[in-house]
Amino acid sequence: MTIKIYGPTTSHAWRTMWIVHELGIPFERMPEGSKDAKGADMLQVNPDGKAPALVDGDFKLFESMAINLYLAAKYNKGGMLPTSLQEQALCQQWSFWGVAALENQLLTILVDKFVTAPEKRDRNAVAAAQKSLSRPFAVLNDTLQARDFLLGSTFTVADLNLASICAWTKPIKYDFSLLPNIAGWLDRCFLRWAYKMARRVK
Ligand SMILES: N[C@@H](CCC(=O)N[C@@H](CS)C(=O)NCC(=O)O)C(=O)O
Repeated sequence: MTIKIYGPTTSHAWRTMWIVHELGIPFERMPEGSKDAKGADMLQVNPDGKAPALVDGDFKLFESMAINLYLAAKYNKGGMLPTSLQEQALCQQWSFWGVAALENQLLTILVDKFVTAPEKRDRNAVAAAQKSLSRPFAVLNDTLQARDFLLGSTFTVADLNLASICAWTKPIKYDFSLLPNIAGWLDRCFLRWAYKMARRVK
């Protein structure tokens, strides 16, 4: 049965679009053409009304990281989810860590720059977000020393999930000049065909 992905490409649903293109699995977009995350029967799938959400047969799932880990485990083309328990745990670690250590901080900077009216911008909040990113980004840069991807030489769902969070560093023009391993890793992730397919706004 074809999986259904709820949510517009402009939402976190693009993260799930990325993995379905990596996995090469058939899917349906729901609700087709809508930009409204709360529209149609979206609330039946995620009562919280947030995108993305997934329907796979009679199974429903929300949260982009969880959806991607599920799809990687189920279809696992090209080793998107490694076979060892420890490596699977590392995929979860980097996904949860990205949400916990990076996502809100990057979103704070992004919203302040592109959404908040100039007179309402909060320089202190942005400075605090910038400051709290420096340690996790140093950790990530060290992790990527002498390796192409988070777990080694192979692109996995850990890279996909974490890079999809780090994608916000592009519009805010985050300065990675002193963190070249992150810059190179993001380039490798964003050069992938499946990423480009997911980013085509429909
Ligand atoms: N942690 C959630 C975040 C989901 C989320 O906030 N989605 C936004 C779009 S990016 C949404 O649906 N917002 C609509 C709303 O809050 O009403 C995930 O990664 O799936």
